[in-house]
Amino acid sequence: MKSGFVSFIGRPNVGKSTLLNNILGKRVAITSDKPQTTRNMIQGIYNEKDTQIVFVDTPGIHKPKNKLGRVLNKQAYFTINDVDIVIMVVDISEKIGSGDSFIIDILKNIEDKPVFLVINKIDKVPREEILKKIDEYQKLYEFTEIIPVSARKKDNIDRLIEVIKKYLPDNILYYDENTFTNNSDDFIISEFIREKVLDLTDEEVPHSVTCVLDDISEENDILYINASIIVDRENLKKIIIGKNGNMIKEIGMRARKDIEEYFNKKVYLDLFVKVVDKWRDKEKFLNTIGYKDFLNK
Ligand SMILES: Nc1nc2c(ncn2[C@@H]2O[C@H](COP(=O)(O)OP(=O)(O)OP(=O)(O)O)[C@@H](O)[C@H]2O)c(=O)[nH]1
Ligand SMILES: [Mg+2]
Repeated sequence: MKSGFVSFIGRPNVGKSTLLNNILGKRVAITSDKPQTTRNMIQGIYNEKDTQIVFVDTPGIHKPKNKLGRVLNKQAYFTINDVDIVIMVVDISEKIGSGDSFIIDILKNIEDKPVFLVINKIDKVPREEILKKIDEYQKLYEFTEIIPVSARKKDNIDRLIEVIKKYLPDNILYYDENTFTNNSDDFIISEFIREKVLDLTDEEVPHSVTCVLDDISEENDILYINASIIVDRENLKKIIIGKNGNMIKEIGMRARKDIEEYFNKKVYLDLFVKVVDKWRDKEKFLNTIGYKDFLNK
């Protein structure tokens, strides 16, 4: 038996959560084409005969503009201490910039564990670009392993797993074999809703929204869910509700489909929109939505 913890860190939008979902073959983290989608550490557990890998997906590291942003970054930094292998994920189609240098400086303080580079989105560039990119990154840091992949196309993911296996330190089963995430059901439901907001809105709106589950009950195999979409100013409420309530209807319909698929049950979903002024800078509010442990670190 071989096991261990592996974290994905990197800039926003490079495909960390897509990679996690496609390794597991199960959607445990929401994804979107907007940066700063992931806002929590999310564990996804990969099980194979004689192997258990606990992957930890983290929020993209970015220049923070508010308390929420600082908390997101801290979560990414802290996982580095708690895992056996650190994997920096980059997007091959993006130029190497100050955001990467910032992360590489963090990697330079790691002494006692392997650090891999996963070069993602290789489906977006011609093959010959891959070697060039490997070369560029090798000059910046001595990565233990470099693996080019396409998370979306599941290209070279098997190889990534094989390489990880070589470095797994433990022989303990951390989770039973049927567990694939540490996320609570409440969390994943609120995330599915937030994902639809990300899909359907633009510019500042996605970042200004958080979702919380207010109530869930089950009767005759049907889930009854009340949830709130929280925005940080009054005019965004109008956008989320939309003309004749069309936007919130669409969000609700799409989220319900995902929730039904995830739980394999019929779902009734009632959505409400609430304003919590400047919630991204309100410590008390951030406490209530689960960031307590990171606010004062
Ligand atoms: N072409 C291509 N697109 C990809 C690939 N992997 C991810 N994407 C896309 O990149 C975007 C960002 O993906 P996410 O998985 O949400 O990125 P992330 O790194 O988790 O982002 P944050 O949570 O914001 O840090 C989405 O639109 C994905 O569909 C890939 O291998 N190829
Ligand atoms: Mg993510």
